[in-house]
Amino acid sequence: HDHCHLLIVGGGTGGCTIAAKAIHHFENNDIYILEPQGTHYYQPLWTLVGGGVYSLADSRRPMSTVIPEGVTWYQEAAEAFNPKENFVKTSKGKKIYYDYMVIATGIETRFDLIPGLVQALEDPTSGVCSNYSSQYVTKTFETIRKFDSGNAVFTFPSTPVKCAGAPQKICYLSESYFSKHGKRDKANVKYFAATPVIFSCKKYADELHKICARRNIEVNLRHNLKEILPNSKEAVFDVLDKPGEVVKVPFSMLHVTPPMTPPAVLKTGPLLTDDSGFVNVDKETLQHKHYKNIFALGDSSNLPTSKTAAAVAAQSKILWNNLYACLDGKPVESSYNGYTSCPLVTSYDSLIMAEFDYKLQPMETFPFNQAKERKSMYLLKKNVLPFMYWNGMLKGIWNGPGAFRKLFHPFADLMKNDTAK
Ligand code: FAD
Ligand code: UQ1
Repeated sequence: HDHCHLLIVGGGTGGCTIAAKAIHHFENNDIYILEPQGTHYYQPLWTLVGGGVYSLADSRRPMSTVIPEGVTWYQEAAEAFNPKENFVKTSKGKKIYYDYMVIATGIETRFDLIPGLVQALEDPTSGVCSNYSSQYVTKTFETIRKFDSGNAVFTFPSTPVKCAGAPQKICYLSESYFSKHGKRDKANVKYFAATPVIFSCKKYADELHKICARRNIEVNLRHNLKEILPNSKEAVFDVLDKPGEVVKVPFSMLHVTPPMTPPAVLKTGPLLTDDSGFVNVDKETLQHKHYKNIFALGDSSNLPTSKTAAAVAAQSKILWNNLYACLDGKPVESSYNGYTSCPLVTSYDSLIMAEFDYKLQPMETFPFNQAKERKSMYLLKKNVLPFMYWNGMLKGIWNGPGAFRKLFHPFADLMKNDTAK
């Protein structure tokens, strides 16, 4: 049998980041990574690809260049987990045994769950697009450019999603583009979300509502896209607060955020997931609830925070500290506070930098109010974060901006003790 000390399942953001941290502490070829795709994408760039700021090629690198040297890459998928006997069966029928395993298989986009959607996405004249796939993201900007009048509709599904801000970022970019190119008065911009709120952290939600009001973007909450009628160019929504009721919305442009589900393969391991289907880990230590030699991070974990690469950066440090403690026979003591961040692009030169924790309390890095739209934060997203991702995070040395937060708030810790006796 094939055996390794550490098996990493998934070579996306979480898997590559953990590999980069772990490589210095293992012998050559003691770490295996299972990843079927030959290309690694920096998905956070797709908002700006859809908006026409970057090309798709800017968001990708060959997988072989992001998996650290010394790590053994099997270009195969995990097909079945056997956590009781410490092995994984691969798509090519191999059995790989491990001492420790990190699961980072991400969340699956399910365009197939909306009748009419795949057909519409494949049809170049349909006006239907989505930033949520390398296959369709370039169609978004084509659709924005071709738009001349009518309804521009943007959706958010009823399932968990990655980057819960992205469905509205592209709405703001489109509205901005229409304004700049003299088509705004012929456009009705409409946002439809299945959720009861526009954004989970209230501080930012309040500002987003103001932006929508100011820019005449119609916000419809508790509306879930159910079907697309490609011939009549209509989107059909379930009105969630009135069971059985639907509304049909005609569109010239429709940007869809598809439903997403945890990878089905996680279900093959007994007790591997909780009822939601995501890997069942302790929300503070990231160690599996039943199997102490398994850890998980990122979109395929059941960590109850918003699924982002920024969250993975913070999680990667906690996971690695705790995995390292395990290897050393020590107790797991690092604790994750749910830190996540969502760079809410609101136009081609402004952005609200949301940062918050498990309690949905803002946890801002910079010494100014990040709920305000700022050009500096847009430039950070456009020019700095991609560099930090490829050269910091994927090299194992970017743990999110926690260190900067401390630097910018030198008195924060002192103030905590500033209470009267
Ligand atoms: P992924 O990076 O998706 O990686 C999962 C990997 O697992 C994939 O490579 C996949 O091929 C592999 N895999 C799947 N199944 C198997 C299997 N059975 N066996 C082996 N391997 C498998 N985050 C931000 O922080 N800021 C942003 O601005 C932002 N914007 C976004 C905009 C869009 C349009 C999208 C789509 C995402 C955005 N994100 C953003 C979210 C961010 O990309 C994800 O949260 C992050 O990539 C999660 O990392 P992960 O490792 O959990 O999953
Ligand atoms: C972040 O750390 C990160 O990882 C590289 C991202 O990934 C794309 C992000 O989008 C964001 C917003 C952060 C958080 C960083 C700062 C400076 C707030």
